[in-house]
Amino acid sequence: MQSFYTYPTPPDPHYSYGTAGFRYLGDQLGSVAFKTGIIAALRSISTGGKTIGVVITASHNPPDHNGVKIVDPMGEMLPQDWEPFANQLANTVSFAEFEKAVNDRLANYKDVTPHIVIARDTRSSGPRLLKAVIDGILALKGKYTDFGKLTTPQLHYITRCYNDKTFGQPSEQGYYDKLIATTTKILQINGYTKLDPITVDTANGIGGDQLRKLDSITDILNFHVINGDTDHPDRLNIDCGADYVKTNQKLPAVLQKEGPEQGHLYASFDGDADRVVCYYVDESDKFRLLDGDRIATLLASLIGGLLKKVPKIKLKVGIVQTAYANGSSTEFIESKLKIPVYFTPTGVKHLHQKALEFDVGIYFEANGHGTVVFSPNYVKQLRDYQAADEEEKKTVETLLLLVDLINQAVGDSICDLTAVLVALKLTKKSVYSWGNDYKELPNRLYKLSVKDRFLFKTTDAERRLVSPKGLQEKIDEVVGKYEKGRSFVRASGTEDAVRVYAEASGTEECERLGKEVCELTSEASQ
Ligand code: G16
Repeated sequence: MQSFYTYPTPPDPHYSYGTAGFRYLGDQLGSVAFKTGIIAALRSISTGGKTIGVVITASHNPPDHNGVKIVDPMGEMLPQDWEPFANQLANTVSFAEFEKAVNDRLANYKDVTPHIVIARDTRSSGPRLLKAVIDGILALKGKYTDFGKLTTPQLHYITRCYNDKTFGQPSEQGYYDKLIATTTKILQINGYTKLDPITVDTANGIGGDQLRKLDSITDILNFHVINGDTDHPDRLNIDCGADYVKTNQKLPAVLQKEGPEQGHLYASFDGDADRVVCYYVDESDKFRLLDGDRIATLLASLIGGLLKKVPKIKLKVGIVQTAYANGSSTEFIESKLKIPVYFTPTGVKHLHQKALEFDVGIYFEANGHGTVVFSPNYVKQLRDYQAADEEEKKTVETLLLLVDLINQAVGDSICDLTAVLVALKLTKKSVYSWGNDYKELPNRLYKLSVKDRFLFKTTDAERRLVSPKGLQEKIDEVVGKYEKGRSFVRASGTEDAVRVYAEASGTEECERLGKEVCELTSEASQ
């Protein structure tokens, strides 16, 4: 463990395993990356030697940021009860303190060799942090396999494959093979040969490289990549990508310049391709966003529609959202789709856990993170089902294939987007009709710099503040003045900022509400 000295921890550290792992400026992460290697190895040891994943990425954050996150054996996030230990270790400064913390953990487990799989995104700090993670793994005499540059969901997939042989081949090629084979089969049994073309802004991140690889090996997917420059890591997420499009509610800069094609479907990934939003420009040249809420409702309509055709099958379906979900989407799901909606705090780790409670658990954050998880009961009921005719047989087969199409481990831009295109085809829905399912309430998201974001503490799935004292009451008062007004404030877990969300019945009202709540928030944080 002497390599501890190669990665000195800065004095008085405040590292925290946030919404999606440790995230800071890339040049401040050496010690954290080293210790993440150690934590991943300990996690592998604690599971009796199961393969654990580490992804080096800061996803939607700017190019000079980076991050490290740990993937559990079934491709899920590191369990939350490991986070306090991860924080403790990341903040140990002296060797004695560090060695004791590691040895105390090790004492709980038998002597097994850990195995870690690693991947990174396209950031320039990636190779240096990779070396630090590897040194951490080696410090505990672990083994590792470096998969180079992959999307985050690809590494989740590979991690799961190592531990669950039925999931697929544990390689990048295995991921493509599974996606292509499943999509081909769904299209075939439903009488189609290929998916409709779509233009994908890949945020100048790894998603672009992977879509190009897919394009070189199959004709059934029709992805046209824009913002796919991975030779210049400093362009990552700049004026493009899912976060830019969703937060600013506008086209990526290059499309604003070149002019989009009316009615054509576009999509944007983020830097590590684990979130996706879609959009189009309507007949009056208006930008129309099809965000995570819309993707959830589209996939719910597809699955719900198919399940209606086999009424003897009884399954529990639920949709999980966060406070960022547009009020109209929740109303649409509850009143039109008649599916119950549940809320959790922000962060895939929270939504995924909740979704696992259902036979069909559909979860999406408005920003485009999400997937659909299917229970063993879903698979069993469908496999056992005796189809009465060809139509039922096709329906049951399609429902079963969706389990392989939609990444069960984590939200995955490539799989989600393929599922969106499959859903549009199978439901014979046009982009316009998807966009007109419901009318979104005008909404705005603000990012505020404050002295100490940790002052902002929330309850009720982050919809209400408990600290700073008195602020929530003031927000309630302001919100009460606006028709269909809703606003909440929470500290980001990936950036040093506080986020303010506002929605109301009219655009101007929404702007005014947002500004008022921002002012109150800034005052309270003085
Ligand atoms: C991560 C998480 C998401 C979350 C987002 C923003 O996304 O995986 O669940 O919505 O951060 O979180 P916060 O508002 O706490 O900063 P990504 O795409 O950055 O990995």
